[in-house]
Amino acid sequence: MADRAPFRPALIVVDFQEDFCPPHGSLAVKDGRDITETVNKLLALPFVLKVATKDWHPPDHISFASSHANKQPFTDSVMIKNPLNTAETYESRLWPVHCVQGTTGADLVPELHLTQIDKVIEKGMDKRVEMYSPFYDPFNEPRGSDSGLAGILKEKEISDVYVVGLAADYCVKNCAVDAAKEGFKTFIVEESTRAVDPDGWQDCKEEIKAMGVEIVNMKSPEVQRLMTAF
Ligand code: VGL
Ligand code: ZN
Repeated sequence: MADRAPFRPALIVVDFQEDFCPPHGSLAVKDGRDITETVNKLLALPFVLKVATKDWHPPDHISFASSHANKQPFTDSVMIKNPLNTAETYESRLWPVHCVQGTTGADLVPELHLTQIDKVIEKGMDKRVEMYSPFYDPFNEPRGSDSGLAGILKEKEISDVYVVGLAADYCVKNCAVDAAKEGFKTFIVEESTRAVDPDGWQDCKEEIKAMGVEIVNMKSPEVQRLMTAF
């Protein structure tokens, strides 16, 4: 029988930042701060690599409703063009101003056990593009910015990627889907994420699963195996 690749898991904590959390976040996700306990439990486990990502926008980022005339956050959208090919476009939802570089809203929450994190990746710095995924922007013809995250995971010979953080239906989803596309066995740990639109989360989960990501919980064998030697 062929040798199985060794189990070399990585944890990615997505955008666990003040602006995505109650009580003061400008784009607070309902119960967002409640993921703290399980995120920190996961951070105590022997992952080969633990990464935190930060949404890290300039003040005039394209995803802010305030960057456009007569647009409202949450309800309105805007057409975003690939800066390298203006024929490649899509409609993207607009948000309140959030995670502006250097502001307290962009801080990782102080409850997060930051000393356990090996690497912090910032994303969304190009004001012309939205970047939910910490791997790269959503364009394909040609691909624009690449954070180098896939290369880092490959260099460490990571086999499995566990994704947690905020928000489940945006950055966590896009991070996990890109990890799966990059060939990693990919899991979202459900207790450690919350959605911008909780009512849509069941449908969103089905969409995520259809793209090759497994949704697991803390009691699942996929998480329990991290607690024993490997
Ligand atoms: C996110 C909306 C806008 C996220 C980031 O981290 O899920 N959502 N920017
Ligand atoms: Zn953002």
